[in-house]
Amino acid sequence: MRKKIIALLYQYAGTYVSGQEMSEQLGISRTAVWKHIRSLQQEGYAIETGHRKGYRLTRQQDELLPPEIQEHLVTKWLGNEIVYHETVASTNLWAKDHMAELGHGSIVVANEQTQGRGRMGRRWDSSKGEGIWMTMVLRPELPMSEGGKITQMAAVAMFQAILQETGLVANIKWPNDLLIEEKKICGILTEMTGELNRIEHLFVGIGVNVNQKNFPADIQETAASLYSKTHRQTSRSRLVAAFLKHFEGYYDAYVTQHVYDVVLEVARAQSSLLGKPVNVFRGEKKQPATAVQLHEDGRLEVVYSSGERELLSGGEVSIRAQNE
Ligand code: BTX
Repeated sequence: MRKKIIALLYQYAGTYVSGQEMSEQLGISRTAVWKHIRSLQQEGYAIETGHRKGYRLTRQQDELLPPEIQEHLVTKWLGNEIVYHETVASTNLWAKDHMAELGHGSIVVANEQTQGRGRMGRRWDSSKGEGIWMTMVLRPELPMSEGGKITQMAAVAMFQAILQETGLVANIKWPNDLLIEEKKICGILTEMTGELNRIEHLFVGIGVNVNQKNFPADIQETAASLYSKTHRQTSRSRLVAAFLKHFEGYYDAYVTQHVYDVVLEVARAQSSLLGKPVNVFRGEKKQPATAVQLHEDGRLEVVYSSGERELLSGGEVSIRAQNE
């Protein structure tokens, strides 16, 4: 019924539809219509109530509200619980603060983040209504060393979702970014709690620039949105649902059958670094190297000019192509 009400309001968007008309079209009483409208308003739907006029949806742009994501969702367990915030400091922080209440597969999404975070304390710009700012809460029975694999799965799942929804082919920049024409459109921040041999909670934070037309000055040269590449709006709720479907498939295949080759194949094929000269940064220290292989455990193998090889884990280093 909720979906039908939303669909009806969308159909009339901008104009009022009377309670009487809704009740006739939906086959429920006017009081029942009113109750549904009230609960939708509480969820954040901008529905205006006009005296003797009925109801009207005042914003028609794409929303990230749970019913809209659920409308497109075809997963078995991932996203069964979706927590929505109109504004939150950071979905990762919120999920960590509320981990006791969040089951395996819960999703926390926000329309805006005021303190969106990147890796190593960096800032993540999360403007209102224009991107996907979300955290997946997982409780895999895996050792912490497997965390990198899950980040890689998320990057590949988002690569597939973007391809499916927009036709854009992104590159995956190890360990946690998606780029289009060398500009960052998506960043992933994976955090975890637990012990070395067992992850307790995994928080996979994902930020995607979807419909931004402009960025703050400090990132305008390096960031892009799907809109800036396609010149059309992409539905955030469809993109989230597509992402969750791909991710669930990869996750289940890995956890139940140890199948990981598809993820690895895509991560290698779409890598923006493999075979390229790169700079490896540890804090201020910069070492030139060549990125030679992406390993199954999510580590990147580099060869320094001395011939020395190293397997890098995402947490400790930053890496940039030498021409960046
Ligand atoms: P990162 O540390 O790899 O990238 C952060 C860097 O990217 C910043 O220093 C800045 O230069 C640049 N940047 C900041 N905002 C943007 C943006 N919107 N688009 C492109 N470039 C940007 C990447 O970290 C991981 C980001 C994860 C974000 C998600 S959103 C949901 C969840 N909650 C949360 O607080 N973080 C995650």
